[in-house]
Amino acid sequence: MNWSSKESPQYQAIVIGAGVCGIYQALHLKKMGLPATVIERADDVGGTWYWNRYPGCRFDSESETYGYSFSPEVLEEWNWSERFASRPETERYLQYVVEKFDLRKLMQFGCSVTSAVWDEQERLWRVGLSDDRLLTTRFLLTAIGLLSEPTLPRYPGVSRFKGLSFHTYHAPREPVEFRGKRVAVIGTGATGVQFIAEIADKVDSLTVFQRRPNWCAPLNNALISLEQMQEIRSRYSEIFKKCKSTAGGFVHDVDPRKALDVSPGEREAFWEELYASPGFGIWIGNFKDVLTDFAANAEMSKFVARKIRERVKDPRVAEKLIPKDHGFGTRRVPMETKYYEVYNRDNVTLVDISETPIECITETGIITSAQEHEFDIIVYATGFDAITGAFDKIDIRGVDGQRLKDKWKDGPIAAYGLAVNGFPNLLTLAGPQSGSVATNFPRGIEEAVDWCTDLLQYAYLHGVTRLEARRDTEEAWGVEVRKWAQRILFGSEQSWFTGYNSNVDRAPGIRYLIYAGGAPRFRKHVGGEATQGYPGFELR
Ligand code: NA7
Repeated sequence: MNWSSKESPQYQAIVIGAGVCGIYQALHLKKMGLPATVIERADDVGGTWYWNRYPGCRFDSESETYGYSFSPEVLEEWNWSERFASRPETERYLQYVVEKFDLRKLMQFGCSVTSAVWDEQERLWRVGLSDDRLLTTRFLLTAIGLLSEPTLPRYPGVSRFKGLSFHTYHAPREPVEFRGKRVAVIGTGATGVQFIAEIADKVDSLTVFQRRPNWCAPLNNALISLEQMQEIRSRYSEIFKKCKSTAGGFVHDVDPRKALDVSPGEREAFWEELYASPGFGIWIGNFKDVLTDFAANAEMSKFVARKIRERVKDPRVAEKLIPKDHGFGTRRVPMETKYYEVYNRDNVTLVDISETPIECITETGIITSAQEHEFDIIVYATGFDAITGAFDKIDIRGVDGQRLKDKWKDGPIAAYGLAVNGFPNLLTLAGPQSGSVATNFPRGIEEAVDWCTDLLQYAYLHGVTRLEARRDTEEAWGVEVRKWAQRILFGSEQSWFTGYNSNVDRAPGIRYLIYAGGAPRFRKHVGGEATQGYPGFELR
């Protein structure tokens, strides 16, 4: 070991979080043979796939593109059963990977990191845990998730309700009995849409409280047979090569044509094909200008609005479900399975709370400006304090006691989204503005973790005990992040991509949380940094 100091830290690396990202980082640290540990607040691995136990939870990435790509053995052994795997299957997959590589022994469950204080003298982090222990580590790596701090609405009385109520992220472990129950759902983002479609035919009555409708598109899920899985397996290298070449790390790539350059007939046929195809193709595999040009976007929005009108029988309800304040794809597109048909059911009611706002939650239900509703169960699908929320939860203090929360008060800034000036030896693996937050997550984090691991190797080989992103590196990255955000239509739209959440006290204004320049461009930036010996970092 090249690293030495007056006080030897207990660990060379602490990873916070044992989800998709933390598991992969743990594997690397194990291979490096470093004294390392992973601190996880849940009582098992999985992160997102551990917590979100609401019915209908599944990913919108093609299953075969969501698994890790690094291990031929894993690719050989694991069979996905659906095009878009459900939460329990993904949780099982992550548990299988952890067992296979014997990673559990690196992990400590059931405790949260509450604080991390940089000790300049000793060049180490002092990490406080919820069980009052204090650990020390040379490097601190955050794998704390993008959407891991759920937010409840700030309506009066949320805690007064006497029936069962929960945020979807905290859905009970034991399956909830929805049969015969009067159920309310607040929120119609990607989560709400999955949940609503799954339970509508199982409940006595379902009342959906919608503030702003989203443009949803069919997921077109299907089972994968063993024969199909064999065929997928034979194409894995081709699949991952394709993912590497696209902006979002998916198999979907933008069509090189412009929407308005082709004839209306050709445009229509292409959109019909996308509407009937699996996954995000309709969002990120569309004509190249649909997400950048208002006129092209307006045509696409008209097409999807027509689909909604065709699928929802009551024209007044259909109009309420069609967004009027933003264009298709400028916010996250919820992927759905028979979502719109739910509103044709007699037991389902849509309450437009932009017209009749919720006034309060009572012991027995919800009061809007129009009426009182009684419920047995209230489900909050009200989203997250996205990306920075999980950082804000930990009292992270860098050089001279500066708090990360204060530094990021008006919006986060970080070199490549991976390191922060003033916070040495902290690597924010899927931090704000990193390449992984806008991509098919495992594809993005494999690259981020590989890059950070190379940086740790470099530090080890060169006896570096303190590494810090230079201020001008993070400022230049901020410019790059803003440049790409301004080129796309969703750069200014109120959504979790820009940190919009009415349930969090925060100064209004756009926060640049994602890097929209695409995965290949991100790879070029960080790859250049590594091959030149990290000129954007101060290494001591
Ligand atoms: P989202 O996409 O942030 O959606 C949250 C939803 O909750 C959205 O419809 C919000 O309406 C609604 N919301 C939030 N606060 C309130 C209050 N106070 N009253 C009524 N409605 C409210 O979170 P999701 O969990 O659906 O999806 C997050 C990601 O998880 C998703 O992108 C996937 O990657 C997986 P609004 O639109 O703000 O008016």
